Amino acid sequence: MIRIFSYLPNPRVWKALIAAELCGVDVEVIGDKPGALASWLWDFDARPLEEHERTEDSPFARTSRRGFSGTLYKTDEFIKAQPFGTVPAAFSSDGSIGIFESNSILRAVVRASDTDHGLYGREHFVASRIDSFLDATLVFAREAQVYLLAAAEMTDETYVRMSAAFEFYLNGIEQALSENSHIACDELTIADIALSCDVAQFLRERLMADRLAKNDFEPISRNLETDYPRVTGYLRRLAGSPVFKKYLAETIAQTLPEGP
Ligand SMILES: N[C@@H](CCC(=O)N[C@@H](CS)C(=O)NCC(=O)O)C(=O)O
Repeated sequence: MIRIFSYLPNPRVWKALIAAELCGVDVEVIGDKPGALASWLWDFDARPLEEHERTEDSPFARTSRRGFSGTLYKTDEFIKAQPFGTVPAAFSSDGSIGIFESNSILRAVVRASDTDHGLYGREHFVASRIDSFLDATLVFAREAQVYLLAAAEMTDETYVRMSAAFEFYLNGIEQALSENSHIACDELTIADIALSCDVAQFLRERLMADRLAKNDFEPISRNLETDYPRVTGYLRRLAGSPVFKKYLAETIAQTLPEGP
């Protein structure tokens, strides 16, 4: 069993949940809405704090760093297991080992399975190729995180960085899809799972068009369908497939609707 603590829903957690369903691993998710997580004690045994426990002089009080503002409450044990203090935060079943970074949590899930799923490739070179895509996806997702959090206060610098990251990553993915039915090979792997969740999250910029327009910016992905037709078809296909559907169908229907 793997336990994950996070705000919910969170596309970074969907990665682990999709994999868990595909390869039969038990994943327990604990958490709350993004706004509510600041009133939780971040720990292996995470729990909502009572109001009187949420004080600036609490031994658990720490300044948030990314995606949150103000104070968060994290135990020393949490920081020992999760040195960057981020969510999603995963733990081995007894809580003794912390796993962070959603792509690594995804890897942990498939490694815990003893079924013949092929999700991490069927030989070590393919597994390493899958890692290559996971790394490239994280670089893209990190840029996307900064960009999406900036939305209404977008700067030229953030916009230009995101545009370059988008073009670099999408070109590579479009190219890979000209060779194989899936990203890393001709079989579904965790590279497809990570990519679809992170790109679906990025495409939410299309729903923020009004906020971007306030500073005269347009969604970076506005020409995705024409510039990256293979990626477009692949995302729609994945979002309609069993298991993925449950998590991705709504976001992809909103952001990548089929034409008339
Ligand atoms: N690349 C990481 C991103 C994790 C991350 O940055 N989480 C932020 C929330 S979006 C966080 O936990 N921040 C905690 C803090 O501000 O202290 C992943 O994929 O897991």
